[in-house]
Amino acid sequence: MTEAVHTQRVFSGIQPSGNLTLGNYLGAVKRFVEMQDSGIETIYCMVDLHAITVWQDPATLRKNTHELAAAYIACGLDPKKSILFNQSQVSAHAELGWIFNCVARLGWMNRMTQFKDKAGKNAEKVSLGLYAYPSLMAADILAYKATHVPVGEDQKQHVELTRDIANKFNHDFGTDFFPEPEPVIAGAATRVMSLRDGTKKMSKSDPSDMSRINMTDDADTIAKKIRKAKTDPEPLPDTLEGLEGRPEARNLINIYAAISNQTPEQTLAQFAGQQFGQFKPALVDLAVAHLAPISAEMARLMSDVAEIDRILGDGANRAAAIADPILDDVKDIVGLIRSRS
Ligand code: AQP
Repeated sequence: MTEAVHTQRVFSGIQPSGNLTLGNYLGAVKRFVEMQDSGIETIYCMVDLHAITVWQDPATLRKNTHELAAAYIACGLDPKKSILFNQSQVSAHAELGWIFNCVARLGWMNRMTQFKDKAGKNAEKVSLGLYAYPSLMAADILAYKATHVPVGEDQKQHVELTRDIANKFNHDFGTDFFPEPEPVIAGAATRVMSLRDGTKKMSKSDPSDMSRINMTDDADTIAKKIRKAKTDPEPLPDTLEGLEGRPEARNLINIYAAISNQTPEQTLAQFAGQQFGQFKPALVDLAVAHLAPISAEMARLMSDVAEIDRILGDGANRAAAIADPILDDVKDIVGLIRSRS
């Protein structure tokens, strides 16, 4: 059998489960924009079906979905260049997700560290959806035969599982139908850490708002959060090795580097020998200058949610035009009859 050549296509998504954080922005959205602007076909989703794997108040979910769409656009995603939509409007995701539930093995799912982290000691009480989350994520990606998936470090394991599912599907049915998508994890901030604890990921669902910078935070709030961010009493070193064992310092250097499109080494060269009392104001100035126009644009877009709905509806139509024929082919391969006219 000759190997299928899969055209380059980018897919990624974010859950509308709360305010977008600086972690989501630097680890994902900023890089979505770079990939869009590199000219590859890009499809970006608000994964609302993933969000409901934990309780979401319906009105808040709608607001968070609108706000995430506004954030995508304010950060530079252009609905004319990229396909932007919310997952639940394209039923191929859920249908392919079920088929993948029948491909993925329990042993694989049991190894998913994000489920263990999110379920914690409460695993008996969480939803079945939370457990099956990675198999739906595989469907999100493979419904478009996407070849590249820009994500933060924490999602690497799920993209690897997607590769395993694609591979097993191809093997079981003797086909080369699905590509094995590559995670694209790059830049200085692939894992932005909490401002209160440099060993914990910055997350939209962290109970402490001081642990994160939200993309909707105003200049004063950003400044306050950075000023209060946990640090240590040492001056900044001149090499990366000097940051070992200093997770909070490392995190702030990575954030500065990622926002200013530098490497962490370049940032250190600029600030070596300085105390946090000097570095933090520079980080505040940089973060505010970069983020304030984004939050202002988000607020402007949120004043017209009908227009956001129009963009999502249009994106969903374009997404379905790609995913539906792929799902039809999958059904044919699996042996599911399609005879409705
Ligand atoms: N701290 C982070 N640093 C770098 N990248 C991050 N991402 C998330 N947190 C960081 C990346 O953002 C994308 C979207 O993530 P998601 O919303 O689908 O789920 P998540 O990874 O579980 O993000 P959160 O903020 O922690 O959400 P909650 O609190 O709702 O679980 C992904 O590409 C992710 O890697």
